[in-house]
Amino acid sequence: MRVLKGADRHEDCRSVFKRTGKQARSIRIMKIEAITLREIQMPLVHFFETSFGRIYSRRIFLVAVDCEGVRGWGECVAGEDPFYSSEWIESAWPTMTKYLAPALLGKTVSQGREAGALMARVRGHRMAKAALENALWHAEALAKRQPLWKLLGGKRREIPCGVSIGIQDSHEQLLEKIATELGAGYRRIKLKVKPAWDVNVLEKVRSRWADITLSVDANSAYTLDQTQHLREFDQFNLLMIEQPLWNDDIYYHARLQKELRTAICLDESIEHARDAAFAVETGACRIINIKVGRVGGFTEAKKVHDVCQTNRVPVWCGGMLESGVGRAHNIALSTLENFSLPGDVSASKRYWKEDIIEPEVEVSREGMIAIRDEAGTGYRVREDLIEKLTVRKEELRVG
Ligand code: OSB
Ligand code: MG
Repeated sequence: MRVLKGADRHEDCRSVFKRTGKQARSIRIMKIEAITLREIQMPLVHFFETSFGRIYSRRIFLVAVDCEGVRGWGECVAGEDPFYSSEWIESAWPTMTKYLAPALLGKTVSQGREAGALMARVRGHRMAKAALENALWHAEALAKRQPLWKLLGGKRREIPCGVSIGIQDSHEQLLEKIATELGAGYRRIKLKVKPAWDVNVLEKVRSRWADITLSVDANSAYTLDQTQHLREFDQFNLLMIEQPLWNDDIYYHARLQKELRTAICLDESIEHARDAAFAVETGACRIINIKVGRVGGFTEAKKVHDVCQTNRVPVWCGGMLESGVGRAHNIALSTLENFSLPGDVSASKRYWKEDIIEPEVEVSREGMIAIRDEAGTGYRVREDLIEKLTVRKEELRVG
């Protein structure tokens, strides 16, 4: 890594100098020398079921980006199947090897935020792009010996946590799970719902816990014809109903929001900051869930955050059953000011017998994650364990 000062600064750094206005401040230039893709297999402690299906194990897609002695890590949150979104692990992998990694390899950058422009020729594939961009942000933080959360512009020193509880085999099993998570201190319970696992379930939950902060997530399980049915949700005093209608829709959510007292939160529909602006302007939601993979990386996630903040729409950080690598990135993002609602960012042990970071993510009895001050994410990536869990690996280098 070269450290450049004043006059001999590199072309790529002009923007940095313009922004800081400090000519003398040294900045670090990173040449992207190698990108390694890995798939690791990680069984879930408990199966996870949404309106689109149940999974027992995750195929975790990790990327490591090597830049002159610094290695940044990223996680591609694309699923095992193209059910949550059209992207899935088998579309993300070749898109990365054939297009995205070659667009970055050999390039010189000083900031993670420069990655977007280099990959802009490829349309969509946001989760694949996010993995690479976020790895570069991580590398930048390490190179600058700064915590990633500070680099992102975060302010919070601890973040409030909620849990997302999947559809279970029985109502009893669900009630037991909720009791466990409340006992652990989580500040918001989110239940996955679908037709026939919704009002009946909410009646039981509310009769046992009248006052807990409760939300539901439908993952697009309903249509506008079911508005009368969705209005029944209003009686349960929910914090929000997440993504009730089509994954790619904003307009009809605006129609539905007019019919409901419960706040709609959009997840799948928000792919970039313009979507967020459109949703807010049309009244399609009162809350937005930000997933850094869904919007294509930290740079766009910050833009979505800012659009919402300007319009006084609170946001929270969504989860995609990440390993520690993606989880650590979610934690850093959640330190931004407008992440005022508890996120789906919970402890490693809810998902994994053993996580691939050290220390694992822990949540206090008060349902908070304390923000770490070390350079980078504050969580060390356990490369030895990752090597053991690797089932597929592809290394791409310059030249
Ligand atoms: O809609 O938020 C969602 C997991 C996979 C795909 C979509 C979603 C989820 C979750 C899990 O709700 C949140 C978590 O990581 O705990
Ligand atoms: Mg969701």
